[in-house]
Amino acid sequence: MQDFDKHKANFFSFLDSIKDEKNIGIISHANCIDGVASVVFLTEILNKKYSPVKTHISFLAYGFGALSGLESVFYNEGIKKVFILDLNADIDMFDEFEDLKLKFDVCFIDHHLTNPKLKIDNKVIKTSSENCTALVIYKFGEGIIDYEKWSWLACVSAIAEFSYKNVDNLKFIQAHYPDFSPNDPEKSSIFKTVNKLGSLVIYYSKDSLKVYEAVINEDFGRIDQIHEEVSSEMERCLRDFEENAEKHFDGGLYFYFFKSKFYLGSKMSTILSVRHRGSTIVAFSEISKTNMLKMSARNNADKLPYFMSEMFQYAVNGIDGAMGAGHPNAAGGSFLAKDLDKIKERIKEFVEGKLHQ
Ligand SMILES: [Mn+2]
Repeated sequence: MQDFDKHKANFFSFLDSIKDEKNIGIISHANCIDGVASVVFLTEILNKKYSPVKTHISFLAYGFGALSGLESVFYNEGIKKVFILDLNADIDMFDEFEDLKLKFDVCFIDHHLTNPKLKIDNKVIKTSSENCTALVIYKFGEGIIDYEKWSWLACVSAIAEFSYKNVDNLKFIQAHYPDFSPNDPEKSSIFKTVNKLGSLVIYYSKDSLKVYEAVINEDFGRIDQIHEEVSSEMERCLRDFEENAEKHFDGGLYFYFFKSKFYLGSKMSTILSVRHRGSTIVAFSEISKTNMLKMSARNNADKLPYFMSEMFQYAVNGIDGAMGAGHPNAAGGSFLAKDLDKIKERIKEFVEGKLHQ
């Protein structure tokens, strides 16, 4: 990894700076295997280095006020040092993020696209998109983290985040799971575990702390049970997609609106982008008890025709209460339900523009 040694040195100098703290804030990406695994690895490093260390863990989804809402919690708990992990805080929550950095000492570790306005200093560890945050922290923890116990989780995160597109990360995965192939990830033995954790994240979509607890306690019996329930609902929606999705540009773009008791959009769009390789899949779903919709986009083409993150940024631009961000081949967002048609038009406009370039 480019800059790995520099990043590692910065990470440990921040870690040294927290040795007298009584309580550490950890903020990570909600509803995300990488976000959960990042916290597992970070807390293990903290516990081995400063046992016992108290932490306040929050999993955040993108949304206005998510970061600033934590300020009073941190003040009340006497927290001065904060880690922000795997969260595109510099793009989606830039002002709140900058504000938080003025009030607390923040170490930021992330692999999403970088906001050009972000000031890079030694507390900002930005890696390329294909070096997922959990894997980066796992590697920082060499000699500290119990590698025998946790290599499976590092591999699961790397697979869930497509980090195997990087050749070193692919070698890392294959060293543990020789049957893993980037051309057919689903055939490998470890993929079952990727699926199970995916189900767990979906099942506890409102409370990623429960995912963290199940993983850290290695509660595989419960995880299996949850996986069964979530996968049968997923199968129902996947069948429904084939019958009811809206197809545009000869199958270059699919819109799919669905209702489910679980938030399946992100995982479902990933599965569909593999089944319909080369197509852009956009899944829309309700957010319970709100007037908002979520959207997830994926495209798994070998050569991406355009970035999903740019497509969503174009789609939400200037629309009140709408946001969208992510990676080149995977992005997410939310907007007011009344704007669904407007958002779809914008996406079509964006895709059409790219087709004629
Ligand atoms: Mn990630």
